[in-house]
Amino acid sequence: TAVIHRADYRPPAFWIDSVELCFDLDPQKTRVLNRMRLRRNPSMPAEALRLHGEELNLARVLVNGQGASFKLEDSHLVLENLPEGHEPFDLEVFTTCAPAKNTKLMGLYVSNDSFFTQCEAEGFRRITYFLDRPDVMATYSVLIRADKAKYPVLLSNGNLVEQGELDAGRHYARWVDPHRKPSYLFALVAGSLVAREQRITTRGGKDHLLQVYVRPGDLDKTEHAMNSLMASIAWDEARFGLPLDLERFMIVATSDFNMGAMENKGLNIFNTKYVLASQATATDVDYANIESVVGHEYFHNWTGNRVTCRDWFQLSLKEGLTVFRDQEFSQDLAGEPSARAVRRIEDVRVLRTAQFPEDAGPMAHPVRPDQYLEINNFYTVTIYEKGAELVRMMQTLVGREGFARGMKLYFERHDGQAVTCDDFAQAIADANPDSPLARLLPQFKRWYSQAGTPRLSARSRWDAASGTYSLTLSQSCAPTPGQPVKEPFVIPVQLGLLDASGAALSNGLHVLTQESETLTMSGLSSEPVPSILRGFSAPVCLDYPYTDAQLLLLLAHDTDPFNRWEAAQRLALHRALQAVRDSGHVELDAPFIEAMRGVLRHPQLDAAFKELVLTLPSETYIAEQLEVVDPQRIHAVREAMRQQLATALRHDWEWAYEAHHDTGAYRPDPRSTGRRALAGLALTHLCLAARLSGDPVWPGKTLQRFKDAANMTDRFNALSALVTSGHPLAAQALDRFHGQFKDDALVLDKWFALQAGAPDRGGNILPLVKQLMQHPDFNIRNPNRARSLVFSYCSANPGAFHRTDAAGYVFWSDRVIELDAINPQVAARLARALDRWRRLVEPCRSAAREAIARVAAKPDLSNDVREVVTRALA
Ligand code: B3K
Ligand code: ZN
Repeated sequence: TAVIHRADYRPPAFWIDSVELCFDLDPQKTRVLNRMRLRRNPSMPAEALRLHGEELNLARVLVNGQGASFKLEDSHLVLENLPEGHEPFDLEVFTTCAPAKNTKLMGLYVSNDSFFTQCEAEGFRRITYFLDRPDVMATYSVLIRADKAKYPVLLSNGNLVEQGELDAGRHYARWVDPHRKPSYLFALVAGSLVAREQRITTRGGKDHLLQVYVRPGDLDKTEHAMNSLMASIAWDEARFGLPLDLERFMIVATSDFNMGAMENKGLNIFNTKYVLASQATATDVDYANIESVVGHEYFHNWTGNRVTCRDWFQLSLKEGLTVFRDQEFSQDLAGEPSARAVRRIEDVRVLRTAQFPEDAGPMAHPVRPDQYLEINNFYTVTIYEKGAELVRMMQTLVGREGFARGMKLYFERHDGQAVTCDDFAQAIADANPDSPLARLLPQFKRWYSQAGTPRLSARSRWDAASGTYSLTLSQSCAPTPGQPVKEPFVIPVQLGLLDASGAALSNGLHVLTQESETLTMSGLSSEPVPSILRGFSAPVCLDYPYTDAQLLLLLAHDTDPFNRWEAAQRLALHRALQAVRDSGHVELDAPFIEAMRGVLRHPQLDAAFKELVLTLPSETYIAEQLEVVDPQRIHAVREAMRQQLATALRHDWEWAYEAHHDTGAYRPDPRSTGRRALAGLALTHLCLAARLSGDPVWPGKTLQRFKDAANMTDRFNALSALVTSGHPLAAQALDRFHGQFKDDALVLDKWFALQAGAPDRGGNILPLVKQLMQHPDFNIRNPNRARSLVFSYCSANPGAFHRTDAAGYVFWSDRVIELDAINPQVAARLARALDRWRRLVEPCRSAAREAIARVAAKPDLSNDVREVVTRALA
């Protein structure tokens, strides 16, 4: 298979207008009869029809009811002698497939004795021969036949139009989807499932049925998902005027799923992780994730389904936009400005710890890529999270109302079409002809075509004599694979100035378009302190030589909560980097500790915000600032800083715990979530402090808290405090936790993840991970379980993974190879754990390269893994 290029896009030679599918479900051998109505695309020259197909057994091909000649050529069914002219014709293809053997979880597969499908991006071709590309949109009618006792529930997209009994204990259901859709939005589910149901009437007076399907026994964990769905429907109508266009909207949960969830038209299929929640089994973070993923998939109904992508290079058209929409949804639900800011900070943290490294590594790609070998490798934080930042910048440049106008025009122009990122940007700009976006559109679109995180440098000059302050903003962007030189970006810089007492002097948006620009302000009585990039107004890396005094002033007084948090992060980051350079020695200074104490004890700040400020920058983020990365040293430095904060603020942590740990009856709202988060952080620090002092009181209290907790958030935070501090009581707590939750897969995932992600003490984590791989509850075939153990170690525990004896890398290469034979998508994700190997300090660097080369040397790798390791070594 060869690399696919965006520039090679050609419209299809045929259109498929309608599809009638008939499934006879059987785990070993499912029969699929596919009757399509096709016609030649009049705007393309006549050529053969080449249908995609993978791992299918072909039994019959009929054209207009007659046997037809065909060829099978590398995953294609080729028909050369089709009727000429532009009249529609019928094509019938009969195939079989083996869902029970489908470990890739793409196409039709079996999970817990039920059938599920996953078609995006190219899974439909594993169900039947088809033009499996998003610009071919058809109407679907689906007949499902299956054993009634084993598969009482039969679902597909659209409306149920008919159902009934068949011979031999079988039954059938026919579903018709009134909306045209690309094949990647097709879905089918069959199994023994139960549903929570809700009838709603939307603003236009239409009635709808909402259903959340789960395994019997899980119904009591579906309330939050249903509430989130109802909130999503109301939000999209209120904020963007986008109504639910379906009589029936279904969500189905499965525990075997490659990603988070899938937006199939009217029949969303979800990873159980993003559906099931009860206060006893799910944490506040789980609740928030469910809200955002349910929102995300629902919002796709317009941004993705009604208007879809012309080709997969345009993936961010739907993903970046839909992430932006789900972020806005979560912010709007959070309500108050301070709670919104907490959400924004969390989103930026993801961007910086996951997307910035991607953009600086071998897999760096533009938000609209130019080429790929395997599209599944491009469901990335760049396409999703950076893509969302691009949409956010557009909103900043046209204003919130202007953006809503732009969305309206986008749907007026493109409803029912498969379009490009250019079409979207054009609609937003055209609806706002007087905006900077309209004026700068071609330059703005460099954000879509140029990879890499721009560096925004700011340098100030103060002329006391004239009271003039000038700020020079310059931009640059390092080369990325295939893009040695970058042109300047359009960078919206939200900029504030504070006076020496912390009072606000000014706030405004400056749109940087040149390589360098200088802003001047005069009539000032003292040198101001700049608050640059408020709200993180652009996805750039800001470099300004802030002094500690300036950062402390911003931390105390900035009216922008994001930059207030950012000031504290910078204070911590400066100290961490200094210590890493200073051979790992840290001694936190009094001003820093006092500032942290001030935040912790602050009478007005929210608990959630305090928790974010008191959490040190991640090891990954610290590593990103360095040319040569020694993960163990970074880990040691961050741990030492945490230990010192624990000890120096011991009484403050005690106060924080006592003042916040009681949150009353469980509710996952922003206020009580923030209180629980801060109480949890306090417990971790109290256990850390006790570790040094030998004091048994707090570990004992923590164990008691763990046992008595009324919800999973408090229970897990207590467990995590014991594990993180390495206290001997952790072992008994872990055992008890396992015993208590051994029948709940999602909770067991937490149990594995906590242990694999724990701070390394003398190299103890890898042996533990290997031991846990032998645990009867471990199963590498289940993606959630593989992620909870193997990924938590390889991708989320740098201090433990990057061992000088290379054992972590050997383990990684073994798992990549093992997983590749089972599920290439999951394997390729794991393969990304060594993306940044080139910057590692020796001997890690050489050992990592050797491990990657070992994987690359395997002859029968999937495209997925091959693309990742080839790029890593290039
Ligand atoms: N669109 C799906 C992703 C499907 C991934 C296929 N490899 C989930 C989402 O972004 O909503
Ligand atoms: Zn999505």
